[in-house]
Amino acid sequence: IVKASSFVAGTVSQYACQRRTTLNNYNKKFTDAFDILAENYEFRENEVSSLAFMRATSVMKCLPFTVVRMKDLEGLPCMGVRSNLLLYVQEIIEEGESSRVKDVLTDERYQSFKLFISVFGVGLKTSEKWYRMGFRTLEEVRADKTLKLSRMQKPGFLHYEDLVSCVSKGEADAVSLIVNNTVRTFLPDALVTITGGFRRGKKIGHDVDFLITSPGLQEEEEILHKVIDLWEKQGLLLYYDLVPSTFEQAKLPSRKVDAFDHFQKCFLILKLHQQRVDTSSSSTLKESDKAEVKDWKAIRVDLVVSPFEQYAYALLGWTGSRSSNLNNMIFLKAKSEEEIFAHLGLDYIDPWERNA
Ligand code: TTP
Ligand code: MN
Ligand code: MN
Ligand code: MN
Repeated sequence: IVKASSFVAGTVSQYACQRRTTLNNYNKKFTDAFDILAENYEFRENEVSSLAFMRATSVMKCLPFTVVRMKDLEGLPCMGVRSNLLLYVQEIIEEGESSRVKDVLTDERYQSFKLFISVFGVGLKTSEKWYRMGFRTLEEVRADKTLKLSRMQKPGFLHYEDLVSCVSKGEADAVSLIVNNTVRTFLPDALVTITGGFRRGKKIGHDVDFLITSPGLQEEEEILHKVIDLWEKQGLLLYYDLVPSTFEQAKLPSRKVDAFDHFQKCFLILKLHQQRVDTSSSSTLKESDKAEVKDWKAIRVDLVVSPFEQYAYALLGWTGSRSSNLNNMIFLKAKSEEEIFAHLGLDYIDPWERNA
């Protein structure tokens, strides 16, 4: 741990993609508070304030020491001299917590929105609608049989408990095995890489993200269709949404694009069968009881397919974090993530340092 006094605030980049941010957060007390405030502003459609607090969180996460006095923040980017942000920091330094943040946590609108968006397929728009309709709990929403749930929200409610419980590294590895085996059935030389939070070193996630490519991959290749068809036949598919590639438009020479988000992809919910660790107890069950035991868990999985030449861009984009991501990139030939950073004249940042 670095001492605050020997740390040069001026060396902290104003760009999240250039700040080495590991999962070792010395300022969780502050960043947890900022996250809550940012979210509350988002629920109240105050995007400017929400973004200000998200940026402050991102900056504080990269500090190699715990902030203990206001002076520690001097010279740091995004610490919002104009906003009320510093008042929160002061309150947390002095009191150990913020009363205003505690107020937010007990706020009816905040609590309801938090619950509603925890359902797969529910965003701000639906939350707003349900809140206006007078709903405050998921039980109330479930009980209203006149409500029309979307194609996403139905499995969202059906598998709610599984989906809100985080995905462990072990579960991610088990899913990884299934994805690898299935993809290789159709594309023997496929490269299947785990991306997202797990590639950045996280031990838990809300889903498991994969990037698929292959040297001979044709753009019209039906790999995702084939994978989905097989899983459907095997009874492993609880939900899927196949999004076609918008790659052709993005490929136009030197056009600025969101380089990350135009690949063919599939958002899905997979039925992960869990090995029963304790075989002795299950064998003592009566046959009729055995059927009652749920031996699987619904897991959110994202599959992305990129052409081989765009693999490095897809890998960088789908590794995240969202805050660490570079935007407005121009497509240049790049074989690796290192080359992309070099093209942009930036220092290379390793995946586990991209947790901004
Ligand atoms: P997520 O899976 O949403 O986030 P995460 O893996 O960082 O964290 P979590 O543990 O909550 O799952 O997205 C993974 C990365 O993919 C994200 O950092 C940015 C990128 N991404 C896109 O580019 N476009 C998209 O539509 C989505 C959903 C993600
Ligand atoms: Mn993820
Ligand atoms: Mn996420
Ligand atoms: Mn994801």
